[in-house]
Amino acid sequence: MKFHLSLTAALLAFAGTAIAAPHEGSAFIHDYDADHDGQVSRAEFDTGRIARFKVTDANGDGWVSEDEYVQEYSARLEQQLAASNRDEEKKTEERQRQIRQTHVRFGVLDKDKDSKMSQAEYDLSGARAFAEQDNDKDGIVTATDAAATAARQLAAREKVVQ
Ligand SMILES: [Ca+2]
Ligand SMILES: [Ca+2]
Ligand SMILES: [Ca+2]
Repeated sequence: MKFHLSLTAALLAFAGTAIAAPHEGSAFIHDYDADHDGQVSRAEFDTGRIARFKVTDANGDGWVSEDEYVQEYSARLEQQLAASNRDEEKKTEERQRQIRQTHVRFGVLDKDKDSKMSQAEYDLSGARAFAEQDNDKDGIVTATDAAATAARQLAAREKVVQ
């Protein structure tokens, strides 16, 4: 099974939501729900993003390189894959696909094409990811929002494949 994702679909799959299996719930909520009430407020998200930018900027020089970006994503991906009950072949496919998308995403998010992701560029992508997840646009991402978004992304992906 191979997916050929368009750039749009790659962006829709942003924020680690793409490989959340139904029984694992929303990866987005899992990642950002700091107070564990099952939903993500904008404040929780912003705090989480600031922390993640710091972690992603592994060498602490204030911007994220493509390597740093892929490294950070890859570490989270491996955790998700380890928790998944798919067979190894499927995991390898998923890994390759996700890493490829991550490189593409870096290029898209690096708006001024200086090969550096600044905090501003990172924040912009975060704002878009939150808006994408917040299906009913009330400023809080609930499990219902996440499920609706996941269904939408799946539909978009299937459209690309056809
Ligand atoms: Ca919360
Ligand atoms: Ca850096
Ligand atoms: Ca840049």
